[in-house]
Amino acid sequence: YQHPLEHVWTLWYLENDRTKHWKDMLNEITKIDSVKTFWSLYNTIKTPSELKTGCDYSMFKTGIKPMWEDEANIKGGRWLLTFGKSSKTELDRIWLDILLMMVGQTFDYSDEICGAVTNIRAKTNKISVWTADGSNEAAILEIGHKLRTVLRLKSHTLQYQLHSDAMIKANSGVKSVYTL
Ligand code: M7G
Repeated sequence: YQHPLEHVWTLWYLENDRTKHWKDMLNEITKIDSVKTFWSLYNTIKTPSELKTGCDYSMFKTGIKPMWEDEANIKGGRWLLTFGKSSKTELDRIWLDILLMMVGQTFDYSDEICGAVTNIRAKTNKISVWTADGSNEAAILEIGHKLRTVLRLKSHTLQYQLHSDAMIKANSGVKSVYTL
């Protein structure tokens, strides 16, 4: 239970505030270095579906900021899942499962994992898993297939997008490099 994790992780929280720049809305909450600290944190905070519209949670390996510009992310991309506003329990379940997959080093290409983000938005909520290298096809596909099978995703489409595309385009205009 006190067992240390392979990596230390940091939880971040973003609360929308139109008077602030995006980077200034990001807040580092705490570090997670054991199964015990993971669960005591998880049991204390709201689940994603309980957050207000405009909020995000991010959990990244400590040292990597949950932003495209971080050197660990800049060449990478994300596997994106979208959720209708009616799938609240599913959103919460998949978010928890993804956190457990990350801290448990479930992926063959665990080194490629940077972190995960959930965005609570007016129309569709999102969960994404950020990977380090958008040209590492083998790693991207292994991570995508594992997400699909372990999370038992049935109707969901998984789309992989490069951060370099997200930086220059509005969300709807970002093309998918892979779709599963
Ligand atoms: P979002 O919160 O990822 O998704 O991006 P949303 O469109 O569903 O709300 C919203 C906006 O936040 C972007 O258009 C950027 O202006 C800003 N933003 C988001 N991210 C992840 C970043 C980032 O990594 N770096 C910077 N500089 N801005 C970001």
